[in-house]
Amino acid sequence: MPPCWTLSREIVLMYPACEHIDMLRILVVHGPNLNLLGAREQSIYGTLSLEALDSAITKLAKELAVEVNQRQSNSEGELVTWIQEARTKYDGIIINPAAYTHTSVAIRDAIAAVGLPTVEVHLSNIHQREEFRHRSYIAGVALGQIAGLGPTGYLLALRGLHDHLTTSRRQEKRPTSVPSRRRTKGASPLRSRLKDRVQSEGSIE
Ligand code: CA2
Repeated sequence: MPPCWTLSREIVLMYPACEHIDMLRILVVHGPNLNLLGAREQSIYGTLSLEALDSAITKLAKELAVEVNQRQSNSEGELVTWIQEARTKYDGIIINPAAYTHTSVAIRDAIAAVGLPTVEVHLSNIHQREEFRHRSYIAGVALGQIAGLGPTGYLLALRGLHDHLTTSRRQEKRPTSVPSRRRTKGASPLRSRLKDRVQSEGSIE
């Protein structure tokens, strides 16, 4: 990995290869009963175990140079606590809230409160199943929802969240085209428009 150039204590020249210094961190949260994956209900949820699914996520995360941590809990309170703690430790969340998708205002509120971009994933297509699975309390506060693609859904979520986070980081870093304090007085488009209106109408109400 090539080093970044440091010109002085204040000025550090960064180029793409240096982005590893600030690695993206993503938390993957699995909800209740997902620890049973691969062991039961294979016709709905497939044959892959949760361990194998987590290994596939870790493998892709390495390729994308993302730091990833996976957690599973059967307890709503624990899921809420992990989401809250993620605020200072992670850049984004991938969550399969499992049955809590359809019941939990607490998980929805936690996601909204931390404000981290969150992707909701479901192994099965919840919209094709029983009526009670069609409603998601999470979707309204999520960046997006992926359902029905099995384990691949998690990998797509990781790629999508990675794209979203790298794009927003680049936009945050990009300097504005003309720094406002270097503009000559009266040169901004808004000022010119105001000046025109003052000249044509005499005053601005
Ligand atoms: O399709 C999904 O990923 C779900 O989130 C899975 C939940 C279900 O309540 C949601 O409606 C849709 C259920 C997870 C239970 O997983 C099991 C896995 C193997 C055996 C039994 C349950």
